[in-house]
Amino acid sequence: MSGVKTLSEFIYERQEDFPFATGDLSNLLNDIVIASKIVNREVNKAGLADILGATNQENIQGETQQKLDVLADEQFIAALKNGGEVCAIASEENDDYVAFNDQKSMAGKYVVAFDPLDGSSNIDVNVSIGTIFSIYRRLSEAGKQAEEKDFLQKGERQIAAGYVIYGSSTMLVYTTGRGVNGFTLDPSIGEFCLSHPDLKIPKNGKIYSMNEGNMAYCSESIQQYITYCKEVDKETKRPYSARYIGSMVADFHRNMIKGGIFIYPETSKAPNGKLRLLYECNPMAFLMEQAGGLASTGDKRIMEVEPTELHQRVPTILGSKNMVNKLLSFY
Ligand code: AHM
Ligand code: MG
Repeated sequence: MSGVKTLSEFIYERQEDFPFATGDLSNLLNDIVIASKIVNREVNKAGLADILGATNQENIQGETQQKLDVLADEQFIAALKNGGEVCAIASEENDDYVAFNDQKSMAGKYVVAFDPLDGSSNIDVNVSIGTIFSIYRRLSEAGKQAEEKDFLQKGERQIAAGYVIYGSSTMLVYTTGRGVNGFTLDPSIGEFCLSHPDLKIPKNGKIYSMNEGNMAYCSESIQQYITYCKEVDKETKRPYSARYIGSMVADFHRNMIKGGIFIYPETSKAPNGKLRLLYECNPMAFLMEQAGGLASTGDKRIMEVEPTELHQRVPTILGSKNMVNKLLSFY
């Protein structure tokens, strides 16, 4: 075991990086770690639950068996409420933000926006899914109830962000604005261990990830870029490979390690794309920029978009610097 660094050790070691650090953010990150371990456990036995016919049925107490995404949502809310560093959360599963009313939470300095289980079409079919989170310092007065404005902050103001990927192994990847670090869950000791220190996305890549089924509804710029990806050119190593899992966390994670571009653009059917700014795009944009890549709506940096509502959508382009710049040259 010598030389293994656990995520908790790493978080406390890095605490000194923050000016005036009191340990609250470290505790908050640890709350997220605990919730993600519980969700990981549930994700891993999801198939068994199906075999037992438990999903969508009532259990012996007459309670309806919960879907995995709702269960994940509840785990994260419970962990963040118990921790006491967070005054409110917003998530994909809740129409409105949830402000915590107990004294300890109301004194909390942070709000967290998250997607408890992203990749909904993959949840029931044993394909990688993920959790995405984004942490902001609150704007409202500490000691009082949180307000919506605490969440409607530009991505640039994020304090930390990350994701958990429930894949062939489970990993947690996060940033606090000083690079990106990845940790793999070692199930034998139940700890996330540092496995991918200081992750950087290659400047160039050979992978493009987009739901090409939507091509007919895409702008000319996107259509031209996808045609470009498929052209033969030795120098730029085209044609590129098409890889699309349909779970943003998994597509993002692969592209970050191998180099590539992820695109969920605006379409004539969905003028702002599909992905949600606060808990899908901003955290991924923060990670991508910290890893040396670019994150754009096609029009501006994702993290410069002024949020106006909790579930706002934005066109999303994330990836290797040169690939994103190439795509933007078609706009
Ligand atoms: P979800 O939050 O309902 O799971 O939707 C988000 C997911 C992303 O993980 C993924 O990139 C995208 O939706 C896939 O959408 P599509 O099936 O339209 O390609
Ligand atoms: Mg989602």
